[in-house]
Amino acid sequence: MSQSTSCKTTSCKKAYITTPIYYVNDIPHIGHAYTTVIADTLAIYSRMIGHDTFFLTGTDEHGQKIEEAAKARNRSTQEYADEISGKFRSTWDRFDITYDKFIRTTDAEHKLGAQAAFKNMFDKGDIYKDVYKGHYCISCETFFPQIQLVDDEFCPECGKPTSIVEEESYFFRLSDYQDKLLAWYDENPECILPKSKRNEVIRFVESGLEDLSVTRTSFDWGVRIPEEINDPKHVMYVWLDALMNYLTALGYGTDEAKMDQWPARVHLIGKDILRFHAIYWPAFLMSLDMPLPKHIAAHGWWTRNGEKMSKSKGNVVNPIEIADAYGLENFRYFMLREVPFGGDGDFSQRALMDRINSDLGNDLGNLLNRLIGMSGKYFDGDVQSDLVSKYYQVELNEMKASITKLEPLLYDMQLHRYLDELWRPLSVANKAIDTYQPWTLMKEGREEEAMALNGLIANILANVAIMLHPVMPKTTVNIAKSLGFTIDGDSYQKIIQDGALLDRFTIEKIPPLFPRIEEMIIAETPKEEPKKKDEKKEVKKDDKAEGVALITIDQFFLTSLKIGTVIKAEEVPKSKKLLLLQVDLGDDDIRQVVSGIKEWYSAEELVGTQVCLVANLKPAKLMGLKSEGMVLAAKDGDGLVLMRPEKPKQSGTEVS
Ligand code: ME8
Repeated sequence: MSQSTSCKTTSCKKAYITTPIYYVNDIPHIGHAYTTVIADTLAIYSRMIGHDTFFLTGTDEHGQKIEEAAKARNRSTQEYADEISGKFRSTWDRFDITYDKFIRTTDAEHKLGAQAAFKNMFDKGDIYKDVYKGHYCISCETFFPQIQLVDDEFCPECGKPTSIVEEESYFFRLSDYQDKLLAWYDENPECILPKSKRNEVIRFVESGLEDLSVTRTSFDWGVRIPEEINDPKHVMYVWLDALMNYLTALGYGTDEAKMDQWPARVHLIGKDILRFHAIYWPAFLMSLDMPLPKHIAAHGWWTRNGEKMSKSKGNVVNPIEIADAYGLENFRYFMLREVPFGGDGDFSQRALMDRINSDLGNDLGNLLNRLIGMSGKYFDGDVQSDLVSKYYQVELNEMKASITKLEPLLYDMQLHRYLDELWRPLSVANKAIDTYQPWTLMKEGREEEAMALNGLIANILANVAIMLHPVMPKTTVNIAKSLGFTIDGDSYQKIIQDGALLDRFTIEKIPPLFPRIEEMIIAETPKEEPKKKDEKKEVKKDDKAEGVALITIDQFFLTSLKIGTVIKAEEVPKSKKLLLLQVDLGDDDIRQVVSGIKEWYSAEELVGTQVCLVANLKPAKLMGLKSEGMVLAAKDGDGLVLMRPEKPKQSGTEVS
């Protein structure tokens, strides 16, 4: 999907823009789409203004959790990684993402480049061998100090159990870089955005850095350390391997043709991976004697009903479903406009509809419709700009004042403010129509002023279309077409930079760009709707019929029931009643469930069969074992039977 541009002059600016490379244990969701759309917006903008742009995205495919996810599905790890990586790529293609390269950490060039980097750091004396012992979370691929664990056992990031790992490891001398890192933060106030996040990082580094374990011997699915070191059981720590992608994508250690793109203009990331990017990554780069990135920009979380999205909570928003229902570019606009960069945002279809109907439909779409209507009715579609400054200089000045504020906001990642500021000229235009009333002007024979007013509206729309282009590429091309010009580097230079007005043109009628959306398009579980005041959670006494408590459909839908496949079952030692099951709910969501069914089912006969699972129960501990769900069963005098689907269904299918 690349629209790679190169600089026309040798002195022009470079813009190397990256997203995180996404783990292939998850299918793309709105959070991934958010990061990628921000990066895409910056890339389209940088190309438009003539910067030599290179936009990188891709997938992170190594590590124990990918190996285990593949194993649980009886797939080879490579085959499994290929499939999920393909899903990311096809999602970005559906999103018209203009990446120049899609890197995979399983690419041969990446592995060679990562090995070259490891060797350079080793030769420099920054990597040495020792023994590591600590609490390791496989899911987060991270060691945690005891003090950070929840209940002395569970990972503070994802809540899954950690295990004690003791292994021989190579270490990176991170502690040597503490002062150099602090100096970098100090001398580059914009190296971490938003600036509040920079302070957090500084505090963390000031509290002291320990050397970092950068190899593992406990699994195989990774990049081996270089042969020259002669220690073949070591593979690279997945974060070292992954971070190197930003260099290897440009050919570091292999074909270095693109290395002149370095350093990155911006690494876009979510706040969850700030530590890796703002501490480890610059330290690795310093060790490699490479220049440091200009910005590391960390955005916040998309949540659902205030909770972080995750597959295990079943609250993940599928970005393709939303784009198909509401329009891809409307969704892009919404994501960037709705949430201040760095803050968290709650996703709801209502908020999306409001943005489409109000900002896009009323403010932008209607303005173009009004112009098409007025110029058609009074001037046969003819639009001229010559007299705009004579009658509407104040409005033109107001527009310019907003337009000139935009670029710094973009590079400061203040995308919501960028869009907010971009909407001001639209309100200037809408207000001008209401104030000067072209129909009155025409009635009074002041045709020149009416034509100039149309010219003003057309020029405001042209400016807005160009500056909105990186967010809504196709929609703005349509607007420009209707206004008789093309959005490209030349029109950006002429209209935005030089402040030239549009040439005379005949307006082209186009269908309304943002048809009003009256109803939520995707059916939702009622729990997403705000609770009505009189709706009480408890079941009222009168709601009882024949001794059975009546619940509302809303209350029923609070329970998430899913079909799961038992992939492993074993007896719980010392328990007469309990079996320990691993239940696959699809999409890499495997639950450990402790179930009191041993009197009626043996562990062996359960493996490969399906069950119905309550998937949103709070995890509990039974006999010291974590249980993340409950299987449904019916019991009478004859004993207990499990509730199962009549025919096999895909793991994870909702029961309703
Ligand atoms: O961390 N809201 O990969 P990952 C907003 N492979 N953004 C979200 C989000 C949410 N709910 N969930 C995920 C990794 N993201 C590593 C990166 S880079 C060298 C290696 C976004 O698949 C956000 O950008 O877990 C986050 O940083 C990224 O997805 C993590 O993706």
